[in-house]
Amino acid sequence: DSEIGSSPSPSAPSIAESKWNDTVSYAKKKNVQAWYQLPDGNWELGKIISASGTESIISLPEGKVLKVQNDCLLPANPDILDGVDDLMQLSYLSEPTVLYNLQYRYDRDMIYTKAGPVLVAINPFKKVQLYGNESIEAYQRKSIQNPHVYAIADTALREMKRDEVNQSIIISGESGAGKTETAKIAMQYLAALGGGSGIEYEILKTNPILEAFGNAKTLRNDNSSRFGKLIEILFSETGKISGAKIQTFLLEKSRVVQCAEGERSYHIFYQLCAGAPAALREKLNLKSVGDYKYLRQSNYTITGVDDAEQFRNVMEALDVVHVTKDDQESAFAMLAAVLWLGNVSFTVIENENHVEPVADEALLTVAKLIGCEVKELQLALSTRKMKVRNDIIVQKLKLSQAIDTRDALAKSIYSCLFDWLVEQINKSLGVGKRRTGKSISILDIYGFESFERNSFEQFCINYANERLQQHFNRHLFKLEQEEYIQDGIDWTKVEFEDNQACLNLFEKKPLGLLSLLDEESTFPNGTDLTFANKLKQHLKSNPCFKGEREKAFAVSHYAGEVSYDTTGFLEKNRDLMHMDSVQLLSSCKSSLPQKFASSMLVQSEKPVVGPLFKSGGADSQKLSVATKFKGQLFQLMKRLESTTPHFIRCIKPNNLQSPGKYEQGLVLQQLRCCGVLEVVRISRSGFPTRMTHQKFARRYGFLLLESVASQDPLSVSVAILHQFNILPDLYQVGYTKLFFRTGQIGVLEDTRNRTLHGILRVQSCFRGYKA
Ligand code: AOV
Ligand code: MG
Repeated sequence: DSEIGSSPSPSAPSIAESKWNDTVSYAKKKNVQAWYQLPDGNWELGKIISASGTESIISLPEGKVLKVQNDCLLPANPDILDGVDDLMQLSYLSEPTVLYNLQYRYDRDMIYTKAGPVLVAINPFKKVQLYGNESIEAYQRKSIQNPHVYAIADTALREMKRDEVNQSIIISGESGAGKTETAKIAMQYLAALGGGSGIEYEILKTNPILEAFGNAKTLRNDNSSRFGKLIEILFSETGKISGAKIQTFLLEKSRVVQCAEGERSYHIFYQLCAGAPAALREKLNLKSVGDYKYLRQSNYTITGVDDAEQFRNVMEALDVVHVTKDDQESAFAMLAAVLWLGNVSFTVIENENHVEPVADEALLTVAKLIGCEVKELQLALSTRKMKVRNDIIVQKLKLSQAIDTRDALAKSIYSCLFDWLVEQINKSLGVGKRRTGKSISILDIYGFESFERNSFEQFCINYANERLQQHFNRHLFKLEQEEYIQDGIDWTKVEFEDNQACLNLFEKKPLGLLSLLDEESTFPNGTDLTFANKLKQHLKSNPCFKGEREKAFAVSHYAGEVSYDTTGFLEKNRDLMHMDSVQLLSSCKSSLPQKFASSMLVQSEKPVVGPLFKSGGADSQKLSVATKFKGQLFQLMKRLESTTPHFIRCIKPNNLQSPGKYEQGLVLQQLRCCGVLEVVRISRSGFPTRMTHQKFARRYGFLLLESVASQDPLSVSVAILHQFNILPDLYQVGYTKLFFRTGQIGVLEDTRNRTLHGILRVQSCFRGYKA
């Protein structure tokens, strides 16, 4: 029942590497397996029944037989290569063979695969039996060779000790791909090997705390990180963990007051409402989730997650990192204050265009929780002091202004609380202690995001990912190839998707996205629309930019095109906090609000407006959110540059967050945008071992049977290579260095060792004879 159809001419394979015709003659192609790309883009493995000059007849699964153009086919690897643990081992390297290999392993719960130097991790969305003490020990003993996060962490640890250089483990991937889980697995390994003092337990316990306060359910991930994190684990000279330091980046604070349908606010709010013990509930006047406006906008629960139980875990973790019970209670009071703030309502004073906060349970509870007079709170939420010439006048707020003021206060309290918490944790983990050894940093930021509607938050998140991709490219493509070219060796450049153009679109001065955003943010009359128009005017010829209808624009990111809606961009970038609110907090009797107020004043980055500062509008001397974030990212990159990097690429196999579903197209798109195939190609054709001629001549020169007429290191090196018959394919002679393919230096080392032992034996025999 098979029928012969004609090929619906799919687009040619984008990576048509192996010119098959050169390697296998047509006659021999009969019965050979090949990959055929279906019109939907997926690949199917078929068998060639017969082949002519340009066409083949191929039988596909389910009895389909097709006549296809030969250039729609790609060679399949022999069965013995099924599921190799490093993509470098594939004889035929192409998109379908890589996809197939990863899927083969994924189906067998082998979620990790090497792509040359990079570890690829595919999210299993279920428990897999790969972790725990037994497994950790096996990797430590090196009795398991399977690729694993543990193996990466082990390498980092070894290289840190061997080279005395700081290391970094850089984890990237889209939202929901598994970065945060991977980071925790790496920490687990380091804690097990470098532990002993107990501090490692504290370090691990920072995870549930930061996830409670900084993660939330999004449409992409039920436990999505809404902040970036770099944790630097410090080691003593003896290789034991001595402390850690956490740095966080730009928490998404808009989520505190608003989130999209199907999403949630930060986990901790739901945890607190569900899990607070009775005494605490009473003290904070806690109600249930449905009673709070900020929380009832959307989903209350996450399937499979018990918020009450999580709350107990968080409290326990806070104990472990030495946050005192008093401080914990103060922190929870701030959370409750935020929730109650959301319930504060306003009455519009008739005929007058202003409002007054209603003195109800919400308002009274907020005042009590932050420790201020009700009257003061009312004033701060409904009026604004302005400096006009030398007088201070009081302006009454309109409804929308009052709501913005209320929400701004809630957001500030929350983000200050988050920062304060990180500070407490850092104190406990011993920041400031004298450093004796080196460190391993683990980077886990929010992954690339593209929703139906993308705002300022996605703009910042995707910009950060763009920077990270640049770091990846630099290390795996640029630096590697530059070294070959500089040393004049014969090298055909491997092309890769350089994202410099997109970074320029963001960073160029004065006509880049960030500069234009800042400029517009300083104009008192700037609006989201004038900002969007300005972008369109100045950037329309930029190939990475596309102006869209009304207030929207699109950016071609390395991971795909994203359309941004500029609504709210200026306000979020300015991040104004009115002086009235800051003063309110500083006048509070509770200690946390006071601390928050002073940190707002100290942080010169934070634009505070009001009579104490320049009157009205944003103060142009203060840094905007985007500029501050850019600065943080630059610093981060600089820090990472001084470390030896280890890269892990997380891949999301489906958008449903469910196990066992491997969508070829989705995986392929992620492999493409991060250049996994190119990494493998470079590693395969590259020369990973290098040695200067001097060092090489010194190390192996004594093995020469005939002395070389000229004694310059290069000639000695070449003579050694000849004497040992190292095939010309396996090395390259550069101006300053020799470059070897994988494994070659081992042959020489063996000979060297044997010879040295021989010499020693001869010497000891000789000594024995004399004696
Ligand atoms: P992300 O950090 O990359 O997203 P997560 O690490 O939060 O992604 O992973 C998302 C979910 O995938 C987790 O909550 C787990 O359910 C599951 N998962 C990931 N890795 C594993 C694993 N190794 N074993 C079992 N389940 C796993 V974002 O933070 O959204 O960019 O901003
Ligand atoms: Mg995460």
